[in-house]
Amino acid sequence: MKKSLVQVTLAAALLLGGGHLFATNVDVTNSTIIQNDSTLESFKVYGNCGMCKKTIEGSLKDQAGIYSAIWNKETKLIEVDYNENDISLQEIKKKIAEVGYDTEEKRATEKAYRNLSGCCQYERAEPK
Ligand SMILES: [Cu+2]
Repeated sequence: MKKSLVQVTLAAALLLGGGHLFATNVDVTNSTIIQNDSTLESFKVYGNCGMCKKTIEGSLKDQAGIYSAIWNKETKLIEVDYNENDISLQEIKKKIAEVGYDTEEKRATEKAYRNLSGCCQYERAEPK
């Protein structure tokens, strides 16, 4: 008899606590930067306009390990959601450089840069 009372109390505590835990989990899912094999990185990519956005994001589209890539032309920041097992941050920056866009760590070749349309030829930082 005493044992079942303990069980009921435990069950009630679990229900109450469980509800709280669930609410906490939802919060974590919405704000965390790592979920399962997904890593979210944000870094600067030099560029100008909406066309740059298409090219920058397009360089990562359909790449293995890339879940999403969104570049903001106001902040010049790209947010890449990717799987580190399939692609590295270095490789991501290389892909972006290949289509003509500089990041702080990886500079596009002059040729790739000049291939951009005139409106997209952003002001480059001096080479290091
Ligand atoms: Cu552009």
